[in-house]
Amino acid sequence: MKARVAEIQFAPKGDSRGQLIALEALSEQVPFDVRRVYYIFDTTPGTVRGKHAHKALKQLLICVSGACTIECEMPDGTKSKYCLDWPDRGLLIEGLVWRNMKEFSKDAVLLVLASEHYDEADYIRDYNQFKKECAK
Ligand code: T46
Repeated sequence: MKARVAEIQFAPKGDSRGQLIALEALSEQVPFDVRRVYYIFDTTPGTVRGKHAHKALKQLLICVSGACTIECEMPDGTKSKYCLDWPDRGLLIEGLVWRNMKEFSKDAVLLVLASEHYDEADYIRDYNQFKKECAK
C-alpha cells in the first residue's frame, strides 16, 4: 500500500442549535471500513506520543476537543506537521508513515478511526527499522 497523509475537511450540518458532523465508513471522508475506534485524552503536559509507523493500517485522526500537533515522516524522508484544532477536520494516515503526536492542549481529545483491529505486529516502533523498511 502506498503511504499517504491527507487533511480531510468535513461538512458540518450546522443550524441555529450548533454543529453536527456525521462520518460514514467507506465514504470520501473515511475511505476505509472502520473496525476500531479509540481516543486519547488527559495527556501529560509536554508528552510526545506515537513515535512509530504502521505497516498497513489506515487511520483518520480527529481532535474533537482542544488541539494537538501531528508530525509525519514519509518513506522518502519528507516531513510534515499538522495542527488539529477544530473538529471539522481530520488527518488521514495510510501505510508506512512515522508519526509523532505532541503539544496536546489540556482539553485535547484525539479521536481515531482505524481500519483494523489492534495488532501489535502491524507496528514499527524502532526508527532504524522504519528507515530500513522505507529503503526496501
Ligand atoms: C497511532 C497513534 C495515532 C490497545 O490495547 N488497543 C488499541 O487499540 C491501541 C491504540 C492501543 N492499545 C494499547 C497498546 C499500548 O499498551 O494501549 C497502549 C498505548 O498505545 P500506544 O503507546 O501505541 O499509543 P500511542 O498514542 O503512542 O499511539 C496510538 C496508536 O497506538 C497508534 O496506532 O497511530 O495513536
